[in-house]
Amino acid sequence: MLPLTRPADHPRLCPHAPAPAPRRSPCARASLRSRPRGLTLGRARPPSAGEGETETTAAVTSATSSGSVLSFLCPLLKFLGGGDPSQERNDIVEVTTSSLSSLARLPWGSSVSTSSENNANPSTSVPALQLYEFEACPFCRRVREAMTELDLSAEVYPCPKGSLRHRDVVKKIGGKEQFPLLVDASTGVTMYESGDIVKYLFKQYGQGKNPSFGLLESTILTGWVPTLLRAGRGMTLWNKAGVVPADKLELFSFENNTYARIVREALCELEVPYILQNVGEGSSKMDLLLRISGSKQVPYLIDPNTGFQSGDHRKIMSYLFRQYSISG
Ligand SMILES: N[C@@H](CCC(=O)N[C@@H](CS)C(=O)NCC(=O)O)C(=O)O
Repeated sequence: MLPLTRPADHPRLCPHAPAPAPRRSPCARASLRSRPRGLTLGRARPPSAGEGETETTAAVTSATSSGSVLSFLCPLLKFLGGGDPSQERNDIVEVTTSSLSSLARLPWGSSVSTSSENNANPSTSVPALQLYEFEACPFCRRVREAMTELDLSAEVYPCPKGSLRHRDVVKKIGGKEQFPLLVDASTGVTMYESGDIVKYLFKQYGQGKNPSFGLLESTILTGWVPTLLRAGRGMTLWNKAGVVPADKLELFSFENNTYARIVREALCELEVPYILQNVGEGSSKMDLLLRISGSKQVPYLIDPNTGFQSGDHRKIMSYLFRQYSISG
């Protein structure tokens, strides 16, 4: 049974209320509001941590011992790995380490096991699911894998270490900084704990299916491999991040795709929120992707703020770090 409670005494839990004004970092955060608009497939909506009352559930349980291992690994990776993510990278190393990461998670997060009506019209609807996560977190990976398998789209609010805006929202919603955190605006459910989230998603959107074989258990075995192989990419806020897009970017991706992973890492390090359109093999959104991009390849990134669209991970990376850097 899911550890769901109804926190009637928790007035700040409100998936539909507007977000609090973002706290300013010491570096003033620029806004893109005056930039030209491009193609918009999904409308941006503020995070759900405002004042108000709603039917909401919360699972606030402590992290497991594997979480403790991660809390040891994360500072270590922060210290050893990463480097300036905006610098020109060796693409062979990037693609090799990301491919090996995909190999480590081979059976999970690549194809759709059951499609959900939740995504019947992804080009016009804003996803009801909001995921607060960071790319390097194995527990968040488990949830993103489940979302690919369920063909679910979500608003992703990256919460890298050092993040100000989105981590504040998470604390307001659930009372602590623990990731992943899921908000399902269509049911009012808010929950921590990746295993519970995966079970909830399958129960709610899986049309009777159970999580795919080994999905839950495998996180402890190989879920951390991409985190290590990618040397902590997608874990820490880049020190020149800070430009807040007026409208959410839109990324066509599936969890275990080699190139999409590299793009998601960048979005995370820049703390740029985006609409994640999962298009695993068999996805109901494949035709939409084909119409928009002329191909079924992911990643495909659309920035409605500037009109930028590309399916080339290197072009996307250089665009993101140029566009969303406070140094311009
Ligand atoms: N049992 C939890 C563990 C979650 C967990 O330990 N997450 C880590 C990141 S991998 C976390 O929230 N760390 C705190 C932080 O990053 O500030 C789950 O399965 O969701």
